[in-house]
Formats: sequence, structure tokens, C-alpha cells
Amino acid sequence: MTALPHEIDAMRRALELAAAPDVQFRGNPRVGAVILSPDGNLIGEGAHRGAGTPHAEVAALASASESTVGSTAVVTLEPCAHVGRTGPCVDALLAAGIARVVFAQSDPNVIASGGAQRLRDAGIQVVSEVLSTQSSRLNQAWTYAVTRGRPYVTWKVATTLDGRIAAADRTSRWITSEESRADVHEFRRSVDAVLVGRGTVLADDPQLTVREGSHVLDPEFQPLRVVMGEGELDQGLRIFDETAETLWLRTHSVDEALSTLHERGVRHVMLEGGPTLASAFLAAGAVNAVRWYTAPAILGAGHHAVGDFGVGSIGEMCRLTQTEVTLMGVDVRITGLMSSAHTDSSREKF
Ligand code: AOF
Ligand code: ZN
Repeated sequence: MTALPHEIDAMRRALELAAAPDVQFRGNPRVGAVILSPDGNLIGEGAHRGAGTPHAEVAALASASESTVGSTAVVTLEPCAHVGRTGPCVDALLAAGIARVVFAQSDPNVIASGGAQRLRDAGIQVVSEVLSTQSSRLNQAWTYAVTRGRPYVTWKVATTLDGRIAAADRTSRWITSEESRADVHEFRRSVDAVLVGRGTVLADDPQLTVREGSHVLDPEFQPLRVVMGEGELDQGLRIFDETAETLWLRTHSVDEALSTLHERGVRHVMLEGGPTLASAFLAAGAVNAVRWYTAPAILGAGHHAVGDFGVGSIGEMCRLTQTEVTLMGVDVRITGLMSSAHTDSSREKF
């Protein structure tokens, strides 16, 4: 069964709706849904807004301006078949009298999947994989994490031209431009957790919260702050303040840290330096993507962004793929993906 042209247009709208909410998803995917009347008119639409809130189909059904009996639901993710924090969307669609379901990405989450089959079993027409690449791209980190059972890791770095993150006396404010810093805050807002090493906490006493100008977002909209490392940490440090939740992982093991975070529902981690933690993650093949800000400044001495992670010769150099270069005020931002040679095979890009 294939999708009709107006259903493909509706899927584009559903993808737009999925991308729109500016909230913390807390480990959940972005999902959008549109309801089409039997004669093809858009009669309802909705989007998911993060863990604990209604799923997109339920939001779209609730917004319907007329009876949904005999209508078509166009959804960016396979409707769920499980009782999670909310009830199964399959049941909601059946109760609403939906006759046909068109969806994009199959749900890679084994707990929630099986919805398409349940709908077919109930006699509903089901069309799958419509613009599914767009949906999985929108949920790249989530899809990777749910498929692999490990969080997706984006390493963020801010350096001088000579690759240094701090001067010899450890001072580091501010190497990059205001535009770069605002961009980091925006990106932080999109991840589930921000991870630093104990060394960075001791050296910089960072707060690691998302701010908009001078306004610090409410704790419920903040990503989880995670500090990794054994040894003492004073509870008076800013990372332990009330502005957001903080998790202290008393381990040096990258795998252990990532498993713990996955168990807690973290799907996308932003790794925020310093060099010891960055090297450990790179050596473990645990970095999936890089977000590198370079300022037109030179230090000549001081601390490097990353230490030795096992590259001995130029052929082993870590080169990024799918790179994008963007100006950030006077800085340059380079984003890219780690090549599969530098990503643990179990973490390869899907
Ligand atoms: C859908 N529609 O809008 C979303 C779905 O425990 P919960 O309720 O937060 O469920 C989360 C899981 O449900 C998530 O991992 C994914 O498999 C699916 N998300 N499914 O039918 C939606 N957000
Ligand atoms: Zn659902």
C-alpha cells in the first residue's frame, strides 16, 4: 500500500509539527501527527512535547474539529502499542474510529513497537515508511540510542586557533565569541544531559545550565548535569546548586557511565571537556558527533582540547565526515560526525 499525494503533504506538515516544540524532550522522540477527514481535509494536528506529555496522535485527535470516524492519521513515528507514561496510541486511534494510518519511521523502541501490526490486525489500512528518513534524521540521537542501547554523544569544544581551551594559569573566560556561547546554550537545551569531568568542575566551577540572556531556565527545562570521576567534590560547587538536577558518576569507565545514563533515559549527551575526559571518550570510540568552535586567537601555551587517544600515525587520524562550517560572529563552528573507524563498531552510525 502506498501513500497518496495529499498524505505525503500531510506528512510534511506532521514533520514540521514534530520539529517545532521548543521544550526538553527528556529522552523522548520528536513526533508530529495530522488527522485527515475521509475527503482529505486537515481536521486536526498535534505534536508530542516530551516525556510525560500526550503523544502526538492523542494531541491531534483531541484537536479535531469534526468527527474522526473514517479519517486518516498521518504520524511521523509508528503509533505505540504500549502503556508507558501514557496509554497506547493504537487504542486511542481505534477508539476514534480511524480507518487508515500513514506513518514515517518504524518505532525502534522494542517496548513501544508493534503498533503497525496491531492496527493491521484490527482491520485498519496501514502505510509505513513514508518520508521515514526525514523522521529518523529529526530524531538522529534518539534513534541511534534506542537502536544501540547507548546514548548518542556529541563532543563540544571551544578553542583558540592553536587548539587550546585555557591559558597556562587555567583561565579560560572567554575564548569564544558571544555568538558561539549563545549557540552552545541553544544546543545544550536540546540534549538530555551535559557531561563534564571532575577536573573541569574543580578548575572552572561551571554551572552548566541553559540561560537565555541573563535568564536561567526553570529546572524542569534544564538538561541533567553529569560530573564523572572519583575523588572528592565540594557540595558547595555551582554544579550542585538548585538550578538543575545533577548526577555524580563516581567512575572513570566510559562504558559504565554511558550505561548508567541510558538506564536513566538519557538519549543524547553533550560532552563538554576537558582533555582527559575527551581522550577517554575518543579512545573508547564513544563520540558520535563533534561541535567545534574556533576563535581567532592564539595562546601559544596552556591546555589543549584533547590529549593522546591512540593515534600514532597520520593514517589513523580522526577525520570528521558530513562536516558543516558556520560563522559565529568572529568564530568558526565546525560540526561533523566521527568516521566509523573511530567509533566503536557497536556504535556505528545507523
Ligand atoms: C507515539 N507517539 O508521540 C511518541 C511515541 O513512556 P512514554 O509514554 O513517554 O513513551 C515513550 C515511547 O513511546 C518512546 O520511546 C517511543 O517509543 C514512543 N513515542 N509514540 O506513538 C508519540 N512520542
Ligand atoms: Zn503513543
